[in-house]
Amino acid sequence: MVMQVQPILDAFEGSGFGGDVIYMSPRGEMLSGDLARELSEKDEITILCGHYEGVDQRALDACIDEEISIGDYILTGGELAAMVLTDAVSRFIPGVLGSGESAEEESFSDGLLEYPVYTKPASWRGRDVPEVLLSGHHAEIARWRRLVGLERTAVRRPDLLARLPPGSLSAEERSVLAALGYEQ
Ligand code: 4GS
Repeated sequence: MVMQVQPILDAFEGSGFGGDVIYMSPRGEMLSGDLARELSEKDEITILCGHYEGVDQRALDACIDEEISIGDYILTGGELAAMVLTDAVSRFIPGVLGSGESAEEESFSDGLLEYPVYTKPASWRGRDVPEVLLSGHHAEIARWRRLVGLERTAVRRPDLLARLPPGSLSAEERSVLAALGYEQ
């Protein structure tokens, strides 16, 4: 079943919503942190999502500025995709995250996967929080996080490593990667 053009246009024009109009679709540009951040800088966006087989192409031609995909798989409707986009974008809007959280520090902001995080207790069923994290040495902790993030990225997402801008790794980081069998 395909959604007809006129009801879509009526809903759209009756909504009073403005800004760029985005259609959620597996044919769209792949959602990324960078795209989410770009969208967060706009005053308003409108998201259209289809259900069933999608919407008549003429509705898209008439109202859509951009198509975005949340991944290479097919959903039954675009609603969840629209919620994923909304969530990813809203994290970049000031005041959305609490003071303890930062949109910057997490995975992908430096092009690497996130380092593991721990909280109390320091020891649980024989599993200990890594010693360095209890040391209070901020520079050592930052170094450990970066190296562990780098190692994880090399093992799980080597495609991300390949996309790092040249010169973004220190000599130590390059030697850690070399030890794992990677070349920059
Ligand atoms: C996606 C996706 C999606 C495509 C909606 C078939 C119903 C469905 N939307 N990223 N018609 N992947 N949409 O699968 O955004």
